[in-house]
Amino acid sequence: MQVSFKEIFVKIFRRFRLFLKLLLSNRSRFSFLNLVNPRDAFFAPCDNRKIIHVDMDAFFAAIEQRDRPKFRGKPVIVGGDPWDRGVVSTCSYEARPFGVRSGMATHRALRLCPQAVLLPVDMNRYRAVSEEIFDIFRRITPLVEGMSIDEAYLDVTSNSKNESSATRLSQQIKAEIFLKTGLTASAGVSFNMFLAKIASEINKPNGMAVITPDRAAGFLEALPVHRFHGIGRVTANRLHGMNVHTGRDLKRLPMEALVEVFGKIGRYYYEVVRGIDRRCVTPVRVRKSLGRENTFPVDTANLDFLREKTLRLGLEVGGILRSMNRRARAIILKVKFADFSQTTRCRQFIQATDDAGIIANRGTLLLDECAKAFCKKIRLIGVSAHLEGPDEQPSAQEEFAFMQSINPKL
Ligand code: DCP
Ligand code: MG
Repeated sequence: MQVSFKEIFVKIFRRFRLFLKLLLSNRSRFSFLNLVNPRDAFFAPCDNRKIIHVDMDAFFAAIEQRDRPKFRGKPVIVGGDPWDRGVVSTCSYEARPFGVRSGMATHRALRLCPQAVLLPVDMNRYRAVSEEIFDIFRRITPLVEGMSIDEAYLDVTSNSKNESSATRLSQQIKAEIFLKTGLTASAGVSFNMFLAKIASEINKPNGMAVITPDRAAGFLEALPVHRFHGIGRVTANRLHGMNVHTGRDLKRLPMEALVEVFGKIGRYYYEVVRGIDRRCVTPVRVRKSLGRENTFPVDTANLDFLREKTLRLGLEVGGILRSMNRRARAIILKVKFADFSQTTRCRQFIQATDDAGIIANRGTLLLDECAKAFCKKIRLIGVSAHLEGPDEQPSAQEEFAFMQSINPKL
């Protein structure tokens, strides 16, 4: 009894301390009391690197427009069949002012933009173009880290062209991509991956932006929190609730407060708002997760049906893991509802496993655990495994990638 009183007291004390810290850090008139020194080291130890982030513009749609000139200048949607619950993969920039976005139901996209041309996904063609683009990157530096079919980081600190200016180099890369493929790309140049990625989004499409070390602090301070890569809608809303709207506000929060509110990822927020990102461009990435998902022909709330599907997905994931000779450190269940909102649940295994039965059963347990909270019909179930890596002490960045894999909105 005594112990539980003590625990309650400690909890209340911690909450009060956190509340006080947040209060003080939000009030500029109390800034002399801030626990964070405003002159905090801004730069990571390796801020003399030159990183370029390249992202193709409206990739699938741009290839379609290139190959079918009659669709150029018109709204084009590339995606699945609207009569078969298909979703939008991407759309041309002409369709974007109508509100069409990747991931939305095709039938909704066509309601928003009825004049759009709908084209099916032709992955083989897009992959071939992607290879051409990556060949261009690899001729410049071996340090190329592909993030998706149309996006990569390049560490050009030293490069085959002996070009000392990363800005000039990224202009050359954009020109070379256009010459070789007839497509436009956007590029961001900075001294770390986090800033290069943000920079590439600034002047999209066919744009380029440079964030130099002397401009980084001002840029990040003025940036709204939802624009930080790694801060999704949910986190941004929580930050708004704490009266944190921009990088400047975020920078006032002490690391302990961020960790207390957001967990380990809080350390990541603390660092990136100071322009610190120690990640290195890593050409060969060890696969960190593996998953399978199933979209149902009709939305359903039938728990037996959902359990059976979850079990099958879990068995499939376990089977693939075994064939790859990899083991799962944790399992993640994704549930997408009829209105396209989604939730994820994650459980760590005490010991990493490749046992399909254990993975499948844990998946159904997670489903049962969260089923009570379901008040909407379900459109899709996904089961994925967070894989055991060669290094069993995950770094903050790995932890972030993991958090992202269970919450893509992060
Ligand atoms: N893609 C997809 N489903 C999604 C998101 C993307 O199939 N939910 C595919 C289609 C995109 C490609 O991946 O063309 C690249 O994704 P991007 O997020 O880079 O989007 P785009 O290149 O289409 O547009 P942007 O100009 O915004 O980069
Ligand atoms: Mg793109």
